[in-house]
This record gives sequence, structure tokens and C-alpha cells, in this order.
Amino acid sequence: MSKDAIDRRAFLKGAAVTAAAAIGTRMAANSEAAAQTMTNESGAKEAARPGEKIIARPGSDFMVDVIKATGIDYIASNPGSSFRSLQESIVNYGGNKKPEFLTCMHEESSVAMAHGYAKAAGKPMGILAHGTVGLQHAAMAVYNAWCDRVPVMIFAGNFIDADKRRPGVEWYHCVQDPAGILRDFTKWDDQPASLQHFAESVIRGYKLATTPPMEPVVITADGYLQEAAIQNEKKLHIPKLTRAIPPQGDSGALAEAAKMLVGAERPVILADRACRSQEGMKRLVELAEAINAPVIDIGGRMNFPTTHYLCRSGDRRALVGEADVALLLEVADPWGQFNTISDPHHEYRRQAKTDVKIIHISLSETLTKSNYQDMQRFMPVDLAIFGDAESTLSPLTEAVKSATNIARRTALAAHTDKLRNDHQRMKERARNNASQGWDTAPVTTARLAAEMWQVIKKEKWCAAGRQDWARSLWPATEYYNFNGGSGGAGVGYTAPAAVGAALANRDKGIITVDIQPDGDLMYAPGVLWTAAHHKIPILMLMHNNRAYHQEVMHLQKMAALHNRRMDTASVGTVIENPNIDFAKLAQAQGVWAEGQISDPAKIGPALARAVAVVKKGEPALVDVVCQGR
Ligand SMILES: Cc1ncc(C[n+]2csc(CCOP(=O)(O)OP(=O)(O)O)c2C)c(N)n1
Ligand SMILES: [Mg+2]
Repeated sequence: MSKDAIDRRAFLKGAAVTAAAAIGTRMAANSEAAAQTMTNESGAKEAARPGEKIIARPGSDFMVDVIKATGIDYIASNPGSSFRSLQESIVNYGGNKKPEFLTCMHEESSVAMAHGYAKAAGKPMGILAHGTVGLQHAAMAVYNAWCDRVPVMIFAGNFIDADKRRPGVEWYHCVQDPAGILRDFTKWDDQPASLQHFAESVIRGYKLATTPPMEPVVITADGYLQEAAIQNEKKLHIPKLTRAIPPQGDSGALAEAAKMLVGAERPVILADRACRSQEGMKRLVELAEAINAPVIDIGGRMNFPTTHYLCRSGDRRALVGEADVALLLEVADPWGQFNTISDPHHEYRRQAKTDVKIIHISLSETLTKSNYQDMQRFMPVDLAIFGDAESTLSPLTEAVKSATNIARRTALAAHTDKLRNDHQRMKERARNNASQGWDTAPVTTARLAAEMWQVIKKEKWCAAGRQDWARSLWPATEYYNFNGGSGGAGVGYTAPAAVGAALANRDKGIITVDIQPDGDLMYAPGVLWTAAHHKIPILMLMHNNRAYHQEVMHLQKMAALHNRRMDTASVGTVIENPNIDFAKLAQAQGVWAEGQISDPAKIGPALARAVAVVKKGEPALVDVVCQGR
């Protein structure tokens, strides 16, 4: 028997005593009560006398070895008995390091944290969900991650063998097909029937989740497999994890695309979930410069420096409207870039020339789920190149360079002055728009973003919350600066995803800031406690408009359409009477906080105090009463 196993046996024998010494009498009393309860529920008397029937090497230990083999650093989870053995193994056998267990207060928070983390860390986090109920809570956040093409390793506890289930609650929480509820919006799932099967499925799942287009994957950790002793351990092996190299677009197709781009008079590049790294951004800069084409960063990822003269994200309507050739890079909604359906009359409008030539480099054709409609409206294009955008950028740039003769190069370079002026004009317009109502109370959203900028401009920073003003006002040159959006627009994403990003950024010396909508935080505010407990430094600046403001606007629009009174638009949409005191909400969970600020002059000093807390490694929240959106 290994030394570990002996240690664990000794621990079990003296459980109550050890627990009393280590974690205080309250926990010791609880663990005695728990032992008693287990005896009562299961009727297995021997379990009440620790030491008599020991399982020194449970299957869940091997499961931890498997999870460690993937390199997952964290498991975000709300605890549940369907994975109690795996949780115990993570902590006692695995030493609660790589992976470390993160205590979450809602499964939606676990998944959204993993979502934000994956984009900031460049690798997935694991989450553990408790059978039926845990997966039901997780579902919307999984959908957001699916829509955003982000990998999450979802582990679920479940007892598949009815002969082993304890009566009562365990039946309510077990399910014949755990992943079924998520199958429409996950890439793959499996319910392994043996430990060897678990090892192969986790490695296969990790590989699938992290191969573009990246998506969440679900693997069930069967409860009985977790708790029962490992049989024939020598026969078990963990397969090697080799990541698949993402595909580059076909070279012939790239030559054709290059010809179209080089010959264009008004080319435009639209990048969405295109880049995954600083290197990807650098490649997009090289391509854009080779064609001297303006770039619209749609914002699914950080694709292009906002300081570059070819950055024209704020001029999408005008540039798409005049374009003769458009290059799309993993754009989630291609149809919506060139067409629209008006609101509220649902009438079709074209926003581009009818003969604009469209090239799309994308892997979206590999996603073939039918039920959910995240594929967006079908868009006929002139050249559909199947390939990973980031990996295809460099060969496309090479093709562009070889398709450009000296005369053409000179002609393209002649556009530079105008392009620089247009970029400056876009910036000035954003600054002018931002200065409207600068000193008004409630505070404008632009003022909020500007105040935040003042306290982070000398830091390495990541904006993980609401990013609209920041994207047009803040000079951003690094991939880690912006963490993209929710994917599926399921509200409740922003706060936990920002905390997940902050965790990924913690050891890189990057300060994570979150302009945080009030309605979003109230879905699952317990993520503040998770940030405090795990010492995750994040600066939350509340965009507290005391409303589900987008819905206020929708109701106003409907009242206008129906020619009826508008003042009732607040019914069911405002969060007033009583007003929520977000500073107290945060303080109650151990987070440093100040609020409820309505004087814009007071935001800066409060943020300066908050940043000092964040720099010490802890979360901080500043609540500001703001205008609409
Ligand atoms: C889960 C979910 N429920 C409802 C909605 C509809 N919805 C869209 S925006 C919004 C308001 C969100 O309020 P808040 O986060 O405070 O942002 P605000 O609009 O006030 O800026 C709601 C409820 C949604 N997108 N997702
Ligand atoms: Mg709001």
C-alpha cells in the first residue's frame, strides 16, 4: 500500500479528532454528524466505523490523475454528492493544486467563470456540476460559451447504475443521459462506463474542445466509478494529449482571395472571433497593411490595435456600404454585416452594394447542430475558404504580397494619408460623443469609461465587462486588453466571466476591470464572494442604471408603435424601490466597496482607492448611479 493510502487510512480512523485540531470544533461536530447521517441513509453500519472498510484508492483518485494530465488548473464548482468522491480526491489526493477547487455559488457562475477564464488564459477550465439540478443551472452559461466558440470542460456527477443509487434525493439528481440537456449546444459528450473509458474520453474531450472551432464538452464522472476501489490499476493508462494543428485555408483559394483584395478599390476587413493571441493580432496588422485596407473589429475577440491607423471599428456602416471587396474573418453573423431587418417594423434593408464581393475565412461549416439558431442567417459569399482565420492570415499575406506589383503597391500606399485622417476623424467623433453630458448626474456611461481609463492607463489592463465605450476610447494594443462578449447574450454572463478572466490574469500582473451592469450582477451575485474567498483581484465599476434598461427601451418602442402611453415602460423593467445598495451587497461578501456615487467628480477618487485594494490582490467594487446605456 502506498504511503498516501496509509496516510488517508490514518486520516479516516481519526477523522473527528484530526478535523477538530485542524479546522475547529464546529467542523468536527459536523463531520461526526455527517458520518452518522451516512450510516442512517445507506444503512451500511460499517461505514460509521471509519477504518473497518476502507477504500484507500478510489476511482476518483485516478480521475484526478486524468484531469491533471490535461493541464487544467482549476475546477469551478458548487458541491454535490454525485461527485463527493471526486471532490475529496481533488483536495486530499491531488493536494488541491492543478486543479484547485473553486467554490462557486451557482453552476451558471462556474461555467461563466470558465468562459471568461478560457479567453483570457488561452486554455480551458474544468467545472463540476451536480447531476440533473447542477446541469440545469449550468445550461444558459454553457449556451453562451457555445455561441462564443469557447472551450469549457464540463464534468458532471451521476449514478447510472440504479442498483447503486441511494433512495430518495439521489434518484432525483441522477439521470439516464446527463449530457442530454446540453447536447444541442456542446461539441461532444460521453458517459464513461469504466475508468479506462473515462481517461480516453477526457483526453478526447479536451482535444475536441480545444480544436477550433472550440466548444464546451461534457464528460460524466459516474458516482460509483468514483467511489469504488480501482481494480487492476496497472492496466489503466492515460493516453497522451496531442493538440490538433488548426487548418490553413487552401493555397489556391488564398491566391484567388489575394487577387480580389489587391485589385479592390474599396476593400474592407471584418474580424470577429478571428484572433486567439498577440501573434494573431500581429498577423492581421501585416495583412491589413499589405492591402492598406481598413479593419472593423467586430469584437468577438481582440483582433486589431485601436491605435492603428487602419482601425475603423466605429465606421462599419460607412465602410461596408461603400466596399467592393469584403474579407470576413470568422464572423459570427455575416448576413447581418451587409443586411438588416428594421426595428420595429421587421422590414428588410440592404446596407451594402449589391455587387460587393465577399470572402469568408471560417470554420463555421463544421458546426452542424440544428435546433439553436446561433448559425445566423444564411449568407451567400463569393469565396468561402474553409480554414482557421488566425492560422490562415500569414499565408494570405504572402499571397497578397506576391499578387502586388510595384505599380499597385505605390497606388495602395497613396491611400495612406486619407486613411490616417479618417482614423483620426473616427477617434475625434468618439471623443466628442463621449463628452456629451460630461458633468451630468446620473453619470453618463462614457464618463464612467473615461474615469476608469484614468486609473488604469499606466497599468497592464484587461477590460472584461461592458466594453463598448472602452473599445472606441481606450488605446488598446495588446491581445489581453479586451476579452470579447458573452456569445449568446444570455444576461448573467458579465460578472462571473470577468471574475474568471481576472483569475487568469492574476499571475500575469494584468489588472482586470469590469464595467458591470446592475441587472447582470443580480442574476448570481455570489460570484463576489467567490472573488473575495479565492483572492481574485478585480475592479468592478457598477454601471448601475437601476434598470434592465435595454428592456425599458424595448417597451418604450412598443408603446410608441402602438401609440400608447410610455411612462409605463418602467413596469417590470426598472430595479428601483427599493434601490439596491451594491456596496453593501459586496461588503456583505467580503469585497471592499464604495457607493452609491451619483456625483461624477467623486468617481475618480473612489476608483483610486479601489485600485489600491486590487493591487493588493483583492476584489473591489465601486457603485455609480448611471444613465441608461
Ligand atoms: C437570461 C436572460 N434573460 C433576459 C434577457 C433579456 N435582456 C436583455 S438585456 C436585459 C437587461 C439587462 O440589464 P442590465 O444587465 O442591468 O443591463 P442594462 O440594459 O440595464 O444596461 C435583459 C433582461 C437576456 N438577454 N438574458
Ligand atoms: Mg441595468
